[in-house]
Amino acid sequence: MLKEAIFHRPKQNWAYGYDDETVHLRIRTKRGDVDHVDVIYGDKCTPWSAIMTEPMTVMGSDELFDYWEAAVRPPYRRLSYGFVIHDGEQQLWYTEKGFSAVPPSVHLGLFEYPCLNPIDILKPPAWVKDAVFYQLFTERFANGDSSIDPSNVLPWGGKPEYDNFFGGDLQGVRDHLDYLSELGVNAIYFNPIFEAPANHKYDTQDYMKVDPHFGSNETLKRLVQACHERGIRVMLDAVFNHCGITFAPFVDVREKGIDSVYKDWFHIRKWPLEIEQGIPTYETFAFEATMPKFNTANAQVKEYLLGVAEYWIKEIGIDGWRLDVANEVDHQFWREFRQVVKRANPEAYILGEVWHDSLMWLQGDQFDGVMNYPLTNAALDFFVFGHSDARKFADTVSGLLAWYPKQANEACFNLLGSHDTVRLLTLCKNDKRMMKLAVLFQFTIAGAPCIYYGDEIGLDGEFDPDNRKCMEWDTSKQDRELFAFHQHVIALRKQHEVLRTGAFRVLLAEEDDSRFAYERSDGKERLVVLMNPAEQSSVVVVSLAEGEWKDAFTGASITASGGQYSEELAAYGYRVLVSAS
Ligand code: ARE
Repeated sequence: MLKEAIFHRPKQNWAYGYDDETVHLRIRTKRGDVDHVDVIYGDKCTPWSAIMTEPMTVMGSDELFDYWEAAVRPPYRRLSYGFVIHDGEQQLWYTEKGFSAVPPSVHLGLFEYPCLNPIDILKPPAWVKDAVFYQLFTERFANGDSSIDPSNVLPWGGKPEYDNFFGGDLQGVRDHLDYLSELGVNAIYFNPIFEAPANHKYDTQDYMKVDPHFGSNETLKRLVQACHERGIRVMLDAVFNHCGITFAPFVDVREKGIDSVYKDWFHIRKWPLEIEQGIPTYETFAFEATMPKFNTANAQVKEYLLGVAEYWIKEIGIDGWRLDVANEVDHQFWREFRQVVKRANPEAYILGEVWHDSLMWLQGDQFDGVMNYPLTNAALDFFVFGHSDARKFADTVSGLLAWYPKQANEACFNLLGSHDTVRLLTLCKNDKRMMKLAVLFQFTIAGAPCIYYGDEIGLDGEFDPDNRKCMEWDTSKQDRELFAFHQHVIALRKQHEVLRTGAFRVLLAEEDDSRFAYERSDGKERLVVLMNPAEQSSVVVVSLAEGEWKDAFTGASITASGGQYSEELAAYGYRVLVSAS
């Protein structure tokens, strides 16, 4: 047994409250090195004889490690525990004191999860794991009210540039709610819609006002109500890392310099405000002079931005905030933000834009979920770029699931593209078969999937600004087959709870091979996905549990002989099987 590979800490993703009664414990061992692991546990003060045992299961494996997991219910909320690790030859006890060949004789050496305090548990709103998001860039979705177009508006469908406008607005969204319902999505993520000069509105001028070219606060309120009537939730983009240079307090600083009462609202490194060799003398987003960074530790800034956060939830009724550049804002700010938002609406979703490991924001005191770009990258590497074989992909996905608590995985925002990336179809070099496999994966893994507007009808686009083309509303120019595919995968996800909350297990993933199969299971149902992301057809063989299996899309019965299912899948073919278990 390789002791050096064994890892556990009594916190974060290794020991966390899952619900008010349950603690999840995880431990890492070298891949394939250990036969089984038990967790021994009990109340902190129970006599040693009252200790209980729970076998752990492997929740996933990456290239180097197996991740074992068990759910335990501390009888009195306070938990002491240790691990018993078996590898065929030896049995070791692993506690806070380290390894021992004999059972710990005193209570003191065990790991402790001191108290399962419900208020500390990460509890994302229940609706999020059931959500299917649609990301909508308002300026490019639909023009529903030409009376509020910018003066330099261009005809719909032109080439997007950094600084041009096509007149999309909130009325346009309202006009197409039937379209979104027909597709089946039940949540919208809006890119910023507050008043701002740029077409993307990330350079906010007025946080309390919908951009007049998009509508008014009242238009938004009515739109949110109309969405709610259809069971569609609404999430807005909160750009709280920085503002735009036309934001009044920053205008004041520009005008009055060091005498401005707002000078501490920002991070001014040197007066006067200017740009020296491309770098502003004040901190900004990515050296972008039009986006001065807020001093979110300043009490007035905090009060202002938290007031903004509360207003749109309480007065307008929105259901969540997507936090722009969330990783560059201090954690203290987000802790206070969470208090304010959850007080305004305990069911509001707080989603951070973080492109990397986000564990520190997912502890229950800050975000409910993050934009899951690490999963995006893994999926693109496998399905699109061919940078990984099935084994590497399976390892990466399993490893990512071990990064976070289970409820955070379920509330993550899973995307294959956005306004910040090249569009999926373009990455796939317009190969829809490839795109569909990636989308099928996205809809059959834990986390709320999001469709970037237009992807579902075949909109293409290179990097920003080309990825922000006008939505195509001429049905003869829409890819209706791709639309129908999206309808089917959305319906599949909605029909099968197991896809939202079930355990993930890899069934087939070999080195130097791309055939890939996995199972989702929850004790009530099993769902198996088989894929052949390759240019040639290939026979895919998987073991299936006992039971009656059906094709999840057609309902046709499936014959599995001797516990095995085998099928020749066409190039980029797939099959989804389902069984009651
Ligand atoms: C655009 C062009 C620039 C151009 C500029 C000129 O993209 O190339 O120089 O215009 O005006 C918004 C607009 C953009 C605009 C930008 C600056 O949408 O069109 O740029 O403002 O004016 C990092 C951040 C992440 C950020 C991405 C873009 O961590 O927070 O970069 N995403 C948000 C929004 C953007 C928005 C802003 C931030 C600013 O979603 O749309 O841009 O409000 C790696 C790194 C990540 C990095 C990621 C992408 O993986 O790890 O940190 O994200 O790549 O670059």
